[in-house]
Amino acid sequence: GPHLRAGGGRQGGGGEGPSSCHILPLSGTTYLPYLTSPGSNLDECAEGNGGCQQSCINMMGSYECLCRDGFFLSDNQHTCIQRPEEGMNCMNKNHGCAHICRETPKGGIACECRPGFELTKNQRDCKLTCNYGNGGCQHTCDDTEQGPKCGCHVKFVLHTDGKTCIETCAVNNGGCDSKCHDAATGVHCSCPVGFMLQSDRKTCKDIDECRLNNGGCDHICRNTVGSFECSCKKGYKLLINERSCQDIDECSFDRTCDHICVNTPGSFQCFCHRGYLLYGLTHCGGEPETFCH
Ligand SMILES: [Ca+2]
Ligand SMILES: [Ca+2]
Repeated sequence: GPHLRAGGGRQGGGGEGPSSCHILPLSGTTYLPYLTSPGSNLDECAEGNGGCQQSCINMMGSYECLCRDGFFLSDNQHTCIQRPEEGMNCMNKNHGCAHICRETPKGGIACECRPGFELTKNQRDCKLTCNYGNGGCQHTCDDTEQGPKCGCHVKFVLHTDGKTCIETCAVNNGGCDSKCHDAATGVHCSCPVGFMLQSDRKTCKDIDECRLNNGGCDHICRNTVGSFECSCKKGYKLLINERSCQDIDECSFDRTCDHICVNTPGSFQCFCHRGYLLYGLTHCGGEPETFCH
């Protein structure tokens, strides 16, 4: 038949009472109690397949583990070992080793992996471990059943690629001069109005508004940190829009000139009535003869 029979159960022999209990070592670290009770027919296979790796056959007072074709039962009577294939050697392209194939002294082959890799359960494939290139992790690496698991130092977060660690705003404001937002790709810095984010994507620099179109100022533009100011030349006033300059009508003020006032763009001029002379810019006095008594 297709099954290889091998001994199992019945260790300890007869003669013990029906209540005596034995512990049978099974594969790995699993131990299951079973009763040697010649009269009873406890189905040992019902629980955990009797600890058999492949097939379990229940028998009166005992049970047997069986292995499929191409396997034989190991000394522990529960696990199955693959038979070395006849004539299999590493020259045969079907050896299936992912990394390195070695021929064993008994005939047959054994797969090995390059440093930093581990043989998987199928004994052919190799899986990456943290010992190779830190498992591809930028910060920390832990070996797990599924392969290397990356982690990050405190206050960094793992990128969605599962390998690199990205800054968060929680550390040093993410390196941002001003505002910091956590984004999927790391931190995203931004600047307040009047400042521009520099090519380093972190630093904010004042915008010199005056460089473009004189900041929209009619006359004088003065750059300030975070803003700018318009001002006007002497004789002009800044309008409420803080950009435009308008001539001051000095003649609209009381007593700008003693006699006659003429407004000019950016200034004004005083004149005196006939028979008077202008003193300074604004005063009118009597004719010089009048004073020269
Ligand atoms: Ca500015
Ligand atoms: Ca004026």
